[in-house]
Amino acid sequence: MFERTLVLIKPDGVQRKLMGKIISCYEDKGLTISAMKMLYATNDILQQHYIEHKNKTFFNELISYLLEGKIVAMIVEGNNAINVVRKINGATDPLNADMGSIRGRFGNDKTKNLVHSSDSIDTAQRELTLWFPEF
Ligand code: 3AN
Repeated sequence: MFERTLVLIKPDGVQRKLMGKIISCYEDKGLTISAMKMLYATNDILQQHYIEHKNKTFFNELISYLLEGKIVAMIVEGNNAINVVRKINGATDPLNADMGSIRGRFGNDKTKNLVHSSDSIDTAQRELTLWFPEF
């Protein structure tokens, strides 16, 4: 099924100069980057983006990390884009991530784990509206 999902390359991905390699992973799989922008996230947008983690112990650490530097926000689309991108990214904890995934190849920290992507159709709709209100 054709789907659109939100991908964020987080500050560690940008600072470590992994943007090109990360974007290639989605393109090499046949997915399309239909919109992309580089920006500093605001506290406001992050509070909304991570609302489900509001009461978690790692919430403040997570928000501070996302504010550390520029991020890249992308709309990635194609066949089964939501789940395909989740597989390409790998599990949240890089220790559990498939070694062929982005987190498996490049990550070694549960919080600073390089990328974000939407985890369901409903979440994708909410996150795309949040990060790309102009679309
Ligand atoms: P994913 O990005 O794999 O969907 P979520 O949505 O469960 O993971 O968590 C959002 C982000 O919060 C993760 N990408 C990671 O940066 C951070 N995070 C999640 N779980 C933990 C944890 N147990 N300890 C520290 N940071 C975490």
